[in-house]
Amino acid sequence: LDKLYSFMIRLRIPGGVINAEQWLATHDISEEFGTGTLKITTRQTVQLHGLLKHQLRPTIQAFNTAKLDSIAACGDVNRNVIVSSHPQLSNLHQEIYEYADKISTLLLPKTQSYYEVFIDGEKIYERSSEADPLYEDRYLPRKFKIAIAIPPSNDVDVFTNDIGLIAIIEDNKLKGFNIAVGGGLATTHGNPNTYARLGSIIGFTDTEEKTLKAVYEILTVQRDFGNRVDRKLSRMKYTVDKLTVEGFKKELESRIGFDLLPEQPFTFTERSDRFGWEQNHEGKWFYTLFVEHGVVKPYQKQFLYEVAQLKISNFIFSGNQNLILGEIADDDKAKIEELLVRHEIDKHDSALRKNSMACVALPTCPLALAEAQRYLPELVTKIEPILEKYNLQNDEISIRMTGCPNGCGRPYVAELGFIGTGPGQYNFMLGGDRFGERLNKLYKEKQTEAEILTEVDQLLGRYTKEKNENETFGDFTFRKIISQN
Ligand code: SRM
Ligand code: SF4
Repeated sequence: LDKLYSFMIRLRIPGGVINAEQWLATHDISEEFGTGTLKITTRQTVQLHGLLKHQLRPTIQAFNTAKLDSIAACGDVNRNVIVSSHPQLSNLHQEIYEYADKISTLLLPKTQSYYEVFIDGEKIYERSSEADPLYEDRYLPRKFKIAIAIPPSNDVDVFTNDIGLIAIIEDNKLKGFNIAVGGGLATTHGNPNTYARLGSIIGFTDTEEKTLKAVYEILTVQRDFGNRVDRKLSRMKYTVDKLTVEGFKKELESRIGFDLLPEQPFTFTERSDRFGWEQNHEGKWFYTLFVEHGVVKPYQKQFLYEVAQLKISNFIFSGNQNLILGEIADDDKAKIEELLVRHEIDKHDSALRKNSMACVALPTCPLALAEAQRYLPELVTKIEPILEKYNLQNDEISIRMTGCPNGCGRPYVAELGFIGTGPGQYNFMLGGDRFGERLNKLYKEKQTEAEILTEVDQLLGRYTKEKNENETFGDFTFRKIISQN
């Protein structure tokens, strides 16, 4: 008798957009083959847990029928390419979003094994099975991540990616992209050679051809110069520091055959999702649903199923683990409003809760040292009265928690960051800014819940009394505490 192995599947959804039929298929697959859980990830896609080994092929085949796949959602390859997720914020969103798909396709491994193993060789995309000039016979030294931000929103945490593209828009036209390299978050407890790093901007590209060429060749630099001896030091952030930012840029320019243009100015003024209803320039409606830590609750799942059955919206995953119902015609809005009321969806949550993120951690993540998505809701409930005491319940302070230092919930760029060190204990990180442009730093080690609550009470109390006008909590703690140490 074989063991009852079970798996997690993560879909590849560049830019995080699927249609109603694909949502219905994902829902049905989670019920038929999984545990019923749907988890929206920090990289704009969904994971299904508890898929049994003997049902893997029918599961992947069912996704394939819905034109969904999980190729390169894991492994030492380019991962799901993410893009700022609120189409209503920019009428250039569609144009920029299409880059995610183009980049994802450009960087897909050429191997056909996925189809051969799971789909009986059936091909739904026109793909060549010839040698792979990008990954060659060795793939990359480590996973690789790309994000595209559309200012003023940095909802993708663009600087935490190996490559960050920042769309530069002028006079309502896409001028090109600033390119940042060498972002990455994971550290290893007790290994001082590991560190979180934000990407460094190395220049600007002004055509699609040049942007794609630069992106592609950045991967070849990492392929050829990345550390293949120590996996803890093999992400591209270490390659960038080994070569130096200038050295990395020179190597890249020699491969692309042109010089990058100087960085263009941009400003980020938000990172949160825009909850509730918003309308775009064409009059289409978008409804952003808060999904705490991406764990779709049963009543939300039922609501979303009924929305999908109407086939009047698409489904957009945000990098903040939430879900946007998009492209809804004016005439159809009332149908969704009726479902929102019937399923009691639109309930009030505090600003802190809506700006919280947590990774999966226990019980499914084998690397977890502490709880995250199962515990952060409880911790937030205990912090909420403290916020009310200081009249800060509408302050959009970001709070993020992970069960280990790998940083899957991006706690290193939160205003309040908690990184699991052991059962019930977290490193308390402070001083990150609100928009993901400054890393936080270790404030207190191995804190228990009681210690965290005492600290948070003191910090919020000081913030209320001592902050400058319009100063965010992260900037305050950086100015008063972190930069003083
Ligand atoms: Fe992650 C490994 C979950 C985003 C850094 N991550 C894992 C694994 C697969 C554990 C494992 O290797 O066995 C986790 C699966 C848990 C489970 O039970 O489902 C896992 N990571 C997640 C997700 C689902 C967290 C979430 O709750 O949303 C995110 C899935 C993203 C996706 O759809 O592709 C997720 N992981 C991230 C991010 C954030 C991001 O990419 O924006 C990071 C930090 C950014 C970065 O990469 O620097 C991240 N995950 C890691 C690492 C550390 C990588 C490194 O540089 O050392 C690992 C461990 C590893 O690769 O060895 C890891
Ligand atoms: Fe698992 Fe650690 Fe990632 Fe959380 S941060 S999902 S505990 S690997």
